[in-house]
Amino acid sequence: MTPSTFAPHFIFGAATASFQIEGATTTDGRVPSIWDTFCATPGKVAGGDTGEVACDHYHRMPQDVALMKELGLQSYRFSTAWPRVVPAPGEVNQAGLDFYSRLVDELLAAGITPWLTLYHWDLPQYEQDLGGWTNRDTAHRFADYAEVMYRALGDRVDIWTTLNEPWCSAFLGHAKGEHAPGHQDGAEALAAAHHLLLGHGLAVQRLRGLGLAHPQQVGITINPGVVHPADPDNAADRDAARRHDALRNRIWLDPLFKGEYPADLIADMGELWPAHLIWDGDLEVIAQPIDVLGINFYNGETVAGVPGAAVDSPGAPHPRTGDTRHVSRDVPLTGMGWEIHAPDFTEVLVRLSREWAAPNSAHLVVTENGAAFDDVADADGFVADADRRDYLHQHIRAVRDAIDAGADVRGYLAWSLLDNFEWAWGYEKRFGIVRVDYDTQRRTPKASARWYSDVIRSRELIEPTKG
Ligand code: GBH
Repeated sequence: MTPSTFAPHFIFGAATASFQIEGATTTDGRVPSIWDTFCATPGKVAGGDTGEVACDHYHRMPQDVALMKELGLQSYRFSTAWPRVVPAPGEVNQAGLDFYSRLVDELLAAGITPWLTLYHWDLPQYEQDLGGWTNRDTAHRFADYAEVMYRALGDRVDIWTTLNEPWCSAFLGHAKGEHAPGHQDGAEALAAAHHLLLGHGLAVQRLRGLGLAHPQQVGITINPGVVHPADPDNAADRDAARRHDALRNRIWLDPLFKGEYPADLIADMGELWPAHLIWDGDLEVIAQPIDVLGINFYNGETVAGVPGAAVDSPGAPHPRTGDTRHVSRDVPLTGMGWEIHAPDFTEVLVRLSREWAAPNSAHLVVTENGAAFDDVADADGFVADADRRDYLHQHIRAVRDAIDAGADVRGYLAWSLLDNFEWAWGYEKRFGIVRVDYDTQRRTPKASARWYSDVIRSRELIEPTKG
């Protein structure tokens, strides 16, 4: 058990997202997002929970930054809310911008590197009313919004991420319907995927045009998976794994780094493939160089073929995979029911670094990793979350293993700093390393936060003491 150490330039931090923590959804000129609408639609979010208050971070930001400083975070990844900043196409809401400007100043004063994500799913409802990500214009207006943010914060923010997990926006939002806008249409999901990528490319172009250059960095965050065939000797299982890998991973990685969509994916999608929406020149826009590929990792998956079953898959995230099924492995699960198997994480980091990022001079940073568990707080609000601490320990070790195997990974950001609004699960699921009491808004670092804080300070992967 040799202690693993991390180089001085490796960044440890934590992440959140605007809609999940801010609250204040009608304050200072913010307009509704698709998630406000989704929350107000009966049956979409557990317990009828909304983002109206969330962690009240909008009003508690200075204290939250003080807490980050106490924990020793080197970087804080947050997202800005498009509907707070651009209340209508072409307009700018200064009060909304001011909030993020204060946040950035507060972080810099605390010695914490701000990491800004432009889009973590809170699309303005007015954009959805015009078709949202199924409308090509949304990609152009996303670049306009990126410009507004860069003009306001480009002098102080060095790391810019365009999109968080476009897979979720496209496939959970438009095919499974579990996320806003809650549609179930495979063709729509594929159209959204292309326009999200186009929006990313247009935003990168815009930011570069405004002066974003080294030492500043720009990139995108995806949520790749490892897709294992249930039986590697079975051809139908291997084919199922190939198809899910195309939809989960390669649909983003190939256009971003190779300037093309995977030929097997296009063939698999048949008439659903949005060929007419992919204009000449789009792939060059999408494929322009980025500095950092953000990786959000939660779990791997295993699939099997179901020969003879219908290929249509209404209500599934992945179109045309009706003749495949997910298989559970005999591994522990998180409070979300997601499999815990850290070697998958090493595998995904090594593969993405080798095949896509490194050949294009991009490095990887883990922009999210963490787990929900059924936390029990004591009378002081303290949670002795040995399960979450062990999860973080195993997964940071998996990052160390990936680096040892040659992956260029330069940072790790835990998801999440705070318990927060867990999308369709509302406040029922807790991912924070810091407990939030939603009655009092009191924040209490959990055992996992204390352990993580020691890791950051020592730069060494401390073996958790059992219990
Ligand atoms: C991230 O997405 C988000 O960026 C963040 O906002 C969110 O709070 C956090 O994760 C926690 O959910 O049922 O085994 O097939 C996570 C995306 C997509 C990860 C669906 C798990 C299903 C696993 N998730 N995926 S499984």
